[in-house]
Amino acid sequence: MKDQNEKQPILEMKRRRFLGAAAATGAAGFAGGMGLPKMLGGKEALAQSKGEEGGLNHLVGPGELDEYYAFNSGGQSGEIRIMGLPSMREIMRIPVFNMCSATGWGRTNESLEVLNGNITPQTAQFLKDQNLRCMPNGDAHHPHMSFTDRTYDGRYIYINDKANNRVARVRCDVMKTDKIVEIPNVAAVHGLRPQRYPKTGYVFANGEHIVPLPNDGTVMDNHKENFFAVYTAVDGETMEIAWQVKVDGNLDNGDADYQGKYSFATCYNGEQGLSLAESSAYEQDWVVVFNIKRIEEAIEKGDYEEINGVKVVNGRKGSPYTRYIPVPNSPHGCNAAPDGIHVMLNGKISPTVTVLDVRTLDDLFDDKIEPRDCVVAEPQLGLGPLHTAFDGRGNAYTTLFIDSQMVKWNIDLAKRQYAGEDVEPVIQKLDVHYQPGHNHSTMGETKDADGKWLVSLNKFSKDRFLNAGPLKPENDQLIDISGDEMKLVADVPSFAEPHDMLLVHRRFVNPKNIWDRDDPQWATARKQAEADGLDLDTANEVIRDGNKVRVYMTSTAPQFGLNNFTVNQGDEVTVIVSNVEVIEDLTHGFTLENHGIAMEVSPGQTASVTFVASRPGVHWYYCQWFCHALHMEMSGQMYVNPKA
Ligand code: RUQ
Ligand code: CUA
Repeated sequence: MKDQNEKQPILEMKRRRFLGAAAATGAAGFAGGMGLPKMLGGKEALAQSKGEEGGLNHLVGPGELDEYYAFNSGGQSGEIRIMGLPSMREIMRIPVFNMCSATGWGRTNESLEVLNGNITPQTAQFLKDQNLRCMPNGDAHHPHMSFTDRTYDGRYIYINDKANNRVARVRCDVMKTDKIVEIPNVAAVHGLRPQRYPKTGYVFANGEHIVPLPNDGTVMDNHKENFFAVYTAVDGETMEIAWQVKVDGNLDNGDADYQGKYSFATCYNGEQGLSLAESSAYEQDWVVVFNIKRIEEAIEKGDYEEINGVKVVNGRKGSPYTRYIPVPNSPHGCNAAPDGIHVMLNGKISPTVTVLDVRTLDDLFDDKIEPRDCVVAEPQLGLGPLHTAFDGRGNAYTTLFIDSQMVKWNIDLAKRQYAGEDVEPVIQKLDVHYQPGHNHSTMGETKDADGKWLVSLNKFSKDRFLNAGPLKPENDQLIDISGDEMKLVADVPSFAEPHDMLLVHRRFVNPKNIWDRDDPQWATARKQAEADGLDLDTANEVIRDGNKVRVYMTSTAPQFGLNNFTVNQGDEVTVIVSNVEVIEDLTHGFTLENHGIAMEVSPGQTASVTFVASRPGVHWYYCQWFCHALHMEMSGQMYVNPKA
């Protein structure tokens, strides 16, 4: 039978030709590549081997720990994945906007409290109408960590949901989502960035699609006048909405400066179009610059309208709160450099990246200079620049979607070229496989950018992996940027569809090993137990309260505190399970057969779930996390008496 993977040698050849100069240099010292795993092509193996050129070693042996945490967005999977870098091993998943069969996220009372904790009345009504407990999906794009003084502080990760206009926060001490806020007055919350200085602060979120304001059916025509994109500042501490700014055009990606004064959002739809033809008519769109202090003053002095309970400032062209700087052509990514000075606007349809100098912005807002005077470089890089990352040594790395390349270029040379000098800012182009979207470098969006690793998040993998059917994985490629030349060292497939990857040195991240028993995540269950005169740590008890039944039980390997309990058909039953183990990694679960219920109960954790006992009979529950030699025996029965 013909093996469809036979074609791989040919690809190998093609890839070698792509690699060009970097691979050729590596070929000189073949012995250096010995002992490397077969997954790497010979040339790549050479390129990544330690020695001759002092490249980094990305291999992390059994029992060894990675140097960096990678927080990978799950795209339309709605989650965040924690990986180790450089090994690129997936370590854990954090359910955020999705529903999770393993942990019960989207089904447990604790997760529903987070998912529905701050939604609009319109969404609450919608969920009721649809018989949904929560929004079942999400489209997570941009994970970013909270900052203190321009670097990560290990407190939180924020992420957007483009599909249902939400911003979520993950607590890094337990790696669980603890707050989600739905943003009113916007459509498609896309770009998301936390304030860097003095700390986060605000989390800025871009509404990408223009919609009527308010979007309640009263106005639906004349979109050029009546439809708006709205910029939102979420308070990163309270996860409440601080204020919004209505703008001209739309809002795609964004970033904040290193000074705490300005934030930025790219616009690719200056035309305010509703179709492809309409929205790509202009040769130039723009970046909107937001003056944070002036917006705060506007809120203070009452220069806003209140729409759906949110203060909305008018930041359209001509307002004192914003400036619009023309950028070719339909810019996408927006990335502030770790030098604290430069902001890159990635041209997408234009082969250029437009570089702003933030030191010019005070004059721009004082109308002393023209918008384009803030541009200090605009290098031609190649086709389809989408996002730019940094090494902290003055170099930038831009993804070229159409060319399927990563281009390394020097910021200073680009500025000199723009000023008229005859210099070439492009240092190297590396083929990636294929069509890269985001890239991210280690610590690259902080003042501690260390220039060691770069990940290229490629939208297509085509033939890079065993064929798994028509739906192909994405390909996250690890690139060593520590030397003069970029070196591709690994291909890692990923499921639908990482947009951005946050790369944080492990010194900033320090999660707990077991939960504190009094963690706020299950404060509601604790309060209920107290009202029932019980202590969650010891209660193994069934409380009847009319047709409401609360079943409290502990779990310690290999036993639930209750071997069985009895309810009546039609009762509303809440099962509250507390894992009172104090041993690391001794996670239990609670799965109730025939009821679509499974929940994670990690060491020290309490989890609860509510359902109507509508099926008479005997239903087993069991622990679904293999916890003990007698794990199979960790079970019990729910008796549901039929209605008399
Ligand atoms: S976007 S591929 Cu959702 Cu960040 Cu640029
Ligand atoms: Cu407890 Cu398995």
